[in-house]
Amino acid sequence: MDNIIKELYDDFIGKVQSVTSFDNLEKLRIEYLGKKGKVSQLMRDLHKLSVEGKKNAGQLINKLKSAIQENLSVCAEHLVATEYDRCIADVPIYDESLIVEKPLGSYHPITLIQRTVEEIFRSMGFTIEDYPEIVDDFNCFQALNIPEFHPARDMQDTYYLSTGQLLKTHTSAVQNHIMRKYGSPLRAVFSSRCFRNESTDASHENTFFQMEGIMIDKGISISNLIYFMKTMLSEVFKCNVLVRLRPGFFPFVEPGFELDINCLICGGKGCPSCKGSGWLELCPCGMIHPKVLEYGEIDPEENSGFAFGLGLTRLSMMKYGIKDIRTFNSCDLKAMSQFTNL
Ligand code: FA5
Repeated sequence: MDNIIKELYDDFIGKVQSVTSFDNLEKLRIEYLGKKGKVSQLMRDLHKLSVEGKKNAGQLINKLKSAIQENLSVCAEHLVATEYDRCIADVPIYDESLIVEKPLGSYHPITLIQRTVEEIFRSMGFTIEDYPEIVDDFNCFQALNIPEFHPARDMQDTYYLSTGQLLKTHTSAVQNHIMRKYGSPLRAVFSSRCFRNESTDASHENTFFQMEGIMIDKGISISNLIYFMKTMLSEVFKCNVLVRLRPGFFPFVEPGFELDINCLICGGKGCPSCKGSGWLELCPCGMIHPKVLEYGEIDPEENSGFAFGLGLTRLSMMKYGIKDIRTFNSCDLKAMSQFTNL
């Protein structure tokens, strides 16, 4: 048995060293650690041994299992790192000193990213919605479980009109309209400019773009939310970017999350674009609060859903390697002409 175990381990090491994809890694895991895998077979063969032999071989098999698991984890980490290096290498860091001579105009980088993301969601059955930039207090706040004087309003000060209407602070302002328009089930995305009273810096503007996404049906769960977020990001970047999900509070979702992307400008080392943290807040999301469903005339007893608010301008920064968000609204033709080839 000792020799069989040793041979099996040597054989595994030879294979794991030549793994170049997550698919192959998973196949290898199943081949060795799956229910019908080689290690389980060894366990099944134990009954052929004496009591003492079983004890020794059992211990060796357990060690073998741990060693295989360890090697699989190391290999997975290596694949993630290689994939991430490729992501960073693919970001075409934008150089504003470069002058591109091109007589023709081109789409703005935010239009490009908006269309890319809309196309991804359209292919997954989402409708593309449109709505005015001027909204009322009910849609922007109250229908989102943010009553008058709620502290969550402090972070979203904006421009008010003499009519009492306001320039929308976030695309969530259209959730109620979409819910009433379709009822359940629904899948929709909606992009728009948003306006906030902000101190600007490399990642904050007073005027920026977001994309709202909502999906409501019977039995929608956080797994659905994570699936759609992962699919969207891997389709946009064509590689596995590093993201982290942490708890986040928004009165209109429960539970709520912050989804951050590892900064592709600096590779996570820390730079002005990510305020030195290596991470950029990109796409808060969560499960729609029952009260918000009620405001949208959808029965929360029967239905559930998720919503996300993707920072489209920041996504464009990460995709095209634009270090400073203020470039987008600079009206600098020299800067914008860099994107004519995208
Ligand atoms: C919101 O606006 C929520 N409506 C998002 C949401 C939707 C949560 C649905 C849950 C469910 P937040 O204020 O964090 O959340 O903004 C969302 C994203 O918009 C941020 O992660 C960021 O990518 C972008 N963003 C926010 N403020 C600015 C700004 N001043 N400049 C550029 N991008 C911004």
